[in-house]
Amino acid sequence: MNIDRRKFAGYLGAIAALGSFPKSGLANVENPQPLFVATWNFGLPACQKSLETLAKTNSILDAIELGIRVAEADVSVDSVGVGGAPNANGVVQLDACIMDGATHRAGSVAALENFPHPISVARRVMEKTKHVLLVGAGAAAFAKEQGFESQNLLTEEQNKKWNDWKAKQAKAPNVKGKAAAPPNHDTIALVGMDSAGHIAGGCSTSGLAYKLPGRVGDSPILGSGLYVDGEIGAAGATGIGENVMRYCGSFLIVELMRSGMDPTAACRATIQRIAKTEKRKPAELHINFLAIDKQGRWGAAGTDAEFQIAVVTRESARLETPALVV
Ligand code: SD4
Repeated sequence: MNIDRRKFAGYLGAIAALGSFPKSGLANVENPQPLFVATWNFGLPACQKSLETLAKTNSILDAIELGIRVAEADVSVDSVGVGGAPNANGVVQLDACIMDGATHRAGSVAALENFPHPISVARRVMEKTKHVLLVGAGAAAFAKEQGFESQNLLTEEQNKKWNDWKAKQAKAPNVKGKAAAPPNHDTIALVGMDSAGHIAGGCSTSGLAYKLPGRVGDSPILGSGLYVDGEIGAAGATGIGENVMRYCGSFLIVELMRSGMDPTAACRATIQRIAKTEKRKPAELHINFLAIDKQGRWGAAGTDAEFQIAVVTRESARLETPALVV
């Protein structure tokens, strides 16, 4: 019986390595290995950094933080950190959170200006304060006091795009600031587990391009853009935050896994539940989720065909196309 199960796991691994097992995956149930899963293709170098960091420091929180910093530092990722899209006033406001499954501790920052690594500031909120979430000027003052370096986050390219957007807005003002399909679709949610089964996760974004100043999306809100439960697993989100945060999307995924669903089924069921209540087709929602569970399984589902996730273990580092729910 044991041998059969092991053979089956090996078989799944072989298919996954061929890239033909896109819907969900089994890292290694009987002998958990470090596993990192992140949103989008730039999640790949981020997860690789996480794996490398875990090998060096043996800290799952270091692994999550340093992995996410890779995306935050990459100016070509136009919805995270430096090079992120600005708000309607042309100001880059960043959101991030980090959560530790073993202790259920967490830290978040929202609408943080001029600090390129909100994930690190969020970790400092978790570790150095009695609080969970700091926003705006208070978050920036805290980052400064903690010795983080500030810099201008708006690149020339983003400034030009914002000017073009503004010129169009003058003709057809978007007074309600209502979110359409994001032109940039790049939030990083990164979740991981070490070989002792310790789970953690983080999420970082500049939010929806040209959002109303002060708007905060799902990404720094625990249970929405990210949720981690050390007993069950972790989930993270990307897409239109307004369609995630009204349903506590990541929390719901973790709770569905608690009730027995595998990660992909839980992500899919969450999208279907949201679409049903909204009375809209899933494809109109632009929401995408990933999850891992305590057994070392990973999975994902999304409403956007271009959604990809990075899956990194000691054996392989690859991109997968998650289950599409339309
Ligand atoms: C937000 N969820 O602020 C983020 C944006 C995003 O891909 O994920 N874009 O709503």
